Amino acid sequence: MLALIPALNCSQLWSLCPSQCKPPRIIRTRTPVVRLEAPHHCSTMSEEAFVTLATSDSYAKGAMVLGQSLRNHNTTRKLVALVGAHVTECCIEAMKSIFDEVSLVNVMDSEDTANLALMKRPDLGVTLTKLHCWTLTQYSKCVFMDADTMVLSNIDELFERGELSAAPDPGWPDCFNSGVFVFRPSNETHEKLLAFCSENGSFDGGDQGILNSFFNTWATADISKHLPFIYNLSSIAIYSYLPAFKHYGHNAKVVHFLGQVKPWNYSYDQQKGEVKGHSVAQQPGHLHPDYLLLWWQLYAKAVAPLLQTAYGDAPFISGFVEHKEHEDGAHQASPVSPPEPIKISSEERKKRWEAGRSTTWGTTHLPTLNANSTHS
Ligand SMILES: [Mn+2]
Repeated sequence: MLALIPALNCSQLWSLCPSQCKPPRIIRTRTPVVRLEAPHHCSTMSEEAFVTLATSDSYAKGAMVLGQSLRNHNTTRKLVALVGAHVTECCIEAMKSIFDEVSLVNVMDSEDTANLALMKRPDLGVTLTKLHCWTLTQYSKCVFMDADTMVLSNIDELFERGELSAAPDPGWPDCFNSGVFVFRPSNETHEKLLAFCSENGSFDGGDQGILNSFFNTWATADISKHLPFIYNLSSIAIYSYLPAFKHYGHNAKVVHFLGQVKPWNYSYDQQKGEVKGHSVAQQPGHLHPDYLLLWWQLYAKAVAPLLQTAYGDAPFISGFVEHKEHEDGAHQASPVSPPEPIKISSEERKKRWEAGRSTTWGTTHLPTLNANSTHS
């Protein structure tokens, strides 16, 4: 029955109901038969969507893993990807297999306000692309998710929240993190956001700064707009408060690969099922190895084959390790090899601390996740 709902409109669904759905006992009562939940559901379901954004082919990989993770957990909502002008045709082709709608955003040839904002602040190009999600007015409500997020369970309940709902940012919890947020598409809001952009810019140079300044009562006005942290769990938080992660981490519903190093910056050995961190050995990793492995397993199983088909004979960066006959077996102790920790000067450590980063990767023992929370 659930699988049918998106394909039926209300009257079709109702037409099925009188003979099949109502147990006779309910008909005899005075209470409304299906408590209005069914019509409410079927009228909103097709009008709500998860939205993500890819500004490059690398982020497109992330977007596809995210989209596939939502599909794997049986979302009933539409999946929409906004893509910037730098994403290649083949990538867009592959994305169409996962997303209901892939929409090319070119802020330069759209609204006057956007052009004005860009002329004043050329650095805000990517940000304006993200704000474009407010123009998706064919949907009544949306959940925006960064392409560097991945869901671990169904999160359709987020559509019960109002605009603007988001989880606290681990670096400054009176700000929300803009990697996951609930919003209501509106051209009017979009125009206001663009005008706000061109007048005020962004205090952090990105969309998070603008959105926090614009929705500036988030911290205090309405607790229902504070999403629990498990809807936007960042690796940075894991390392900065490990006991809390040990205690609550198994409830996580969305992981956010926050920071400079993204899952697609690693590589993956398909034969061994191992993530290789050597390509980014210059930086200590911030990503939980179990989540990182989960990302790559999803990518290898569901995304890479789509890219392979889309690219055909043309070369593309799969991220997979080429296998050689004689491998150096030096790093095979753990099932997942994090990037090798490097020696850090105290000066550098101070800099990293100020940037809100952990430097203790090599010595911190992370709890492993239980099997339930890592199922694919
Ligand atoms: Mn992000």
